[in-house]
Amino acid sequence: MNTLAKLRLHDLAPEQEDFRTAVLEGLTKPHKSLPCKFFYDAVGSALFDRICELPEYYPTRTEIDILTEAAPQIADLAGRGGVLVEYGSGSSMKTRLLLDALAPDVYMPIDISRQHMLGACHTLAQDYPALHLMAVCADYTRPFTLPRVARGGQRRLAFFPGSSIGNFAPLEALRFLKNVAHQLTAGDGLLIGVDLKKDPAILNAAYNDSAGVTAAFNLNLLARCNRELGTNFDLSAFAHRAFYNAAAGRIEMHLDSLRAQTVRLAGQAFEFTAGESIHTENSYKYRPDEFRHLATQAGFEPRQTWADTGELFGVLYLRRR
Ligand code: AVI
Repeated sequence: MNTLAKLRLHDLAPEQEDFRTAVLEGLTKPHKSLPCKFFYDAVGSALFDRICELPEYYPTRTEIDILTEAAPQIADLAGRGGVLVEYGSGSSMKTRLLLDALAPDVYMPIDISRQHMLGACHTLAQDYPALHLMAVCADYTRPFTLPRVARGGQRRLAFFPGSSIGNFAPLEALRFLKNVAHQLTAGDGLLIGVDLKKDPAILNAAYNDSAGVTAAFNLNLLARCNRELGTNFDLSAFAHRAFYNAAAGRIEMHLDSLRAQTVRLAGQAFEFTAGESIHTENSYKYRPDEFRHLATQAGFEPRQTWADTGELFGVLYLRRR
């Protein structure tokens, strides 16, 4: 059978934020910063896959365990068949758990990276020959309209795993959840993975792994600047630093300059003092009740929260009001 016959691409031709412009802006700020979305070039994506396998990085395996156990209940809540919509689809390991439990008529992955998404769709098309795939190339952090689907009824389950919601600041997270609510209709569901507040020692270990993979992931941002923008970052003169900021409820990742140095980009010189940092990522953690409150503000009714016995990670089923 031609598996591609069931694959459609709905291309919203998202504008990619220009890397050079973002780096120039970030290095010009009084507190230097770079947006974490630029971690994910080919090297960074491969390093992130390795992070997900690290003994210290509990979120991935914990979420998979929760989803595996809760899958029949999720199917009861969301209903079988229908449309499964995934924001930021990636390698689809977690998606497969839902495809198996819900047997949706249509799978609609949404990703800004067209080729990566289509590659994953080709594999899924082979493994799930009855499934209709409607790939949507879009920047899911901005409002857009989901394409209408001819089959599978109107019932939708949106899926946003991995605690990617944590990489938004709380107000951005609220805006994102409101966008999702706007794309769904009353009675539809959102299944979302959220990393929970916990003993800071566990959090600090997860972002300071002993094999140094998270450090390499963080430093790759500077390597990417050198590769793509011709900057002269000396990778040996910057150090990875990650810590839990309890007041803000987030892990912060930084790259600290180990000495006074000058970095050049587009004819401009950026001075670093010894110890000055570039803030590269925030990863917000929530208490279940805090996240349920945020979801309620966005137009959802929290229906079910699952967590592992250690209460490291939560998966919530939210119903669009
Ligand atoms: C993708 N995101 C949810 C990860 C996180 O935990 O915030 C990215 C990450 N950064 C360092 N390790 C993993």
